[in-house]
Amino acid sequence: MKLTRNLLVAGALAAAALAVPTATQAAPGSCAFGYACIYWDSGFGGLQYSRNVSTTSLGSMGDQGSSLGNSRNYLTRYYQHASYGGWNVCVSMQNSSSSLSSDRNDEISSQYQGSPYTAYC
Ligand SMILES: [Ca+2]
Repeated sequence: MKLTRNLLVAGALAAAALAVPTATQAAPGSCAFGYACIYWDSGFGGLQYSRNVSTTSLGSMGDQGSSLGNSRNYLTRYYQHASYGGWNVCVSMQNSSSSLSSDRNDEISSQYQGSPYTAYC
């Protein structure tokens, strides 16, 4: 009987451990491995634009991005203007930004994906 109770407690503790978020914010699950993702809304919501190469223009997603995900194994820089102009927001490998600051919201227009040897911003 005691063994059964201990197993139940161990199971409950294991389930609780799974629910604890990790210290480093991983890229959101909807951003496929190997891709850099831009989301229309904050919190990784709305339309998603994902590419596995650098992009000089985001087309209809230009000036719309409100959150970012980077599921690549190296950093990605998201730029204010097309062709990597203006300021940039850098996101390290396997990381994300759930909401851009108000002065950078709905402004990103291109994204540059760093070399395989540059993983962190
Ligand atoms: Ca937006």
